[in-house]
Amino acid sequence: MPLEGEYEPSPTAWVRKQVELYESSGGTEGTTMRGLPVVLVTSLGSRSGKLRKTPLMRVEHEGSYALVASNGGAVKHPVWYHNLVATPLIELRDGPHVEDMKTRLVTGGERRAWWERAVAAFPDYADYQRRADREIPLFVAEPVVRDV
Ligand code: F42
Repeated sequence: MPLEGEYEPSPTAWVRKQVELYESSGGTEGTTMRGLPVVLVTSLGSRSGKLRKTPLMRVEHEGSYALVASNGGAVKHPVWYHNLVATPLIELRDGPHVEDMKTRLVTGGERRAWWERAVAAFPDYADYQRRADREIPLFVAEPVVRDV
């Protein structure tokens, strides 16, 4: 885990329950939404300094992941967006596999390529983008490279 802090569960009941089931089962249960796979992202609260755990749709490509700040098509970015801007390090759980990763916001052609992968993985993102009065931010999470 690249981050230190006390875990503060989500105030949203269905999200909190998904996180609990996902983690307590070792990544074998609670790993989908509407039949599609989900990953768990642990970030550092930019104000509280507490650990926040956020389920997001799984958009994977060659060992990297897109983290799509869609917030269900709401006009505001999700709070976790600000956490990643302040502290890009995260822990990402994909089923039983847990990895330290570093995130960065992507733009231009790189964003477009990842957006296509995101919509292929979770078609509702396209509706969310139409509904949201903002360009939905997209982070790419990549493995933290360690010296050996
Ligand atoms: N949300 C997405 O945006 N994209 C997805 O692909 C996605 C998939 C998904 C799949 C399953 C599932 O169960 C949920 C899914 N969600 C997805 C919803 C997602 O998990 C989040 O609930 C949603 O994005 C809203 O994120 P949020 O960070 O705005 O969460 C709110 C409800 C929240 O937890 N707020 C906390 C609170 O107490 O109100 C604050 C959390 C926080 O990080 N606070 C910071 C701190 O310092 O601790 C403050 C940061 C600041 O600058 O204010």
